[in-house]
Amino acid sequence: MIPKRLSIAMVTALLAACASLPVYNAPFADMDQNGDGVVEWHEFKTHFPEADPKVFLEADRNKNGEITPDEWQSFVDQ
Ligand SMILES: [Ca+2]
Ligand SMILES: [Ca+2]
Repeated sequence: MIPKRLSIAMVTALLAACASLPVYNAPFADMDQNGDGVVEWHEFKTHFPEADPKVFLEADRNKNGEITPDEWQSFVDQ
């Protein structure tokens, strides 16, 4: 059981974090600038200049340095 005070603090921190983040819900094709079917870090960064590398790493589920449409969908839907 999480103490009530702690859970409220956690929710507040989470909301604050969400509010300060760019919205990562771009259509995959918009990010894949060279049309090779995957989004690499430089493409991601071009589309989201404020992007944190951690976000890219999180979206890159299998950590191969590229985001596939499936990985992106899974990231956006989470
Ligand atoms: Ca690409
Ligand atoms: Ca990947």
